[in-house]
Amino acid sequence: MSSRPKRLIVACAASGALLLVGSTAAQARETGGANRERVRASSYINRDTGAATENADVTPGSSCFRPDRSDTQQFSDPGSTARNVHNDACFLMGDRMVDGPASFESRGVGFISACPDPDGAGAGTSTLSDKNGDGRMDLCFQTGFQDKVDTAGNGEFHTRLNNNTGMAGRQTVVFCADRDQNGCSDETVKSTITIDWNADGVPTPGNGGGGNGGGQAGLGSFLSNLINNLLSGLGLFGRGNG
Ligand SMILES: [Ca+2]
Ligand SMILES: [Ca+2]
Ligand SMILES: [Ca+2]
Ligand SMILES: [Ca+2]
Repeated sequence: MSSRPKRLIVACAASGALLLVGSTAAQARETGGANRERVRASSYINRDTGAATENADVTPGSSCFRPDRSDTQQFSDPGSTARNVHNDACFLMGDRMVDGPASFESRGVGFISACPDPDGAGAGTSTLSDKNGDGRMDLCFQTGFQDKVDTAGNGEFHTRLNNNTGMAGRQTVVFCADRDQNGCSDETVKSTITIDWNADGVPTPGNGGGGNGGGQAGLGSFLSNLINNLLSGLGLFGRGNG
């Protein structure tokens, strides 16, 4: 291991209290031994309940522990982020949230519209970039999870995804432990969400996107999410559960 000082703080998921644990996701992955299988990534779509961006067809209560990982979403208007999708994620060791560094990497249609600094004026940083040079931001690197006093969402990594170009299709976003800051294709601790963007926000039958209520696509998505949530709850999803 590196001789550099290790980040020591992880958040306790249940209470929000801070514990001292000498571990990060990348470290735990690379240490091997007893810790090797313990850290998993869990990415989910945040319903944004009560916000202007509330996403009504995302399962209520979607979280790192009960993730809804598929959505159907209507395009934002040209130049607008009004219908952006809020994607959050965690590294979990048991029921504890473990620190990063981490990246969200987007491919397909759409782009990453927000990649917030995890601790405001503190030492943590975020970097949003266009890795493949096509003019759409696709890589959000964050040195750590959100760490802001008395702020909701601490212990999680946050990003927002948007599509205001009218390009229909699927956006796939991988969240991963990313110590080398170059994206997720070379990583094993990762988790994936998908968004199907279209003009009306209604799922296309059979595409498996997030249900908007009614119809077989909606029922299929509901059952898929239910099964995923049950498996996640039982801890049967290990690393790379995307
Ligand atoms: Ca939606
Ligand atoms: Ca900062
Ligand atoms: Ca790009
Ligand atoms: Ca990497």
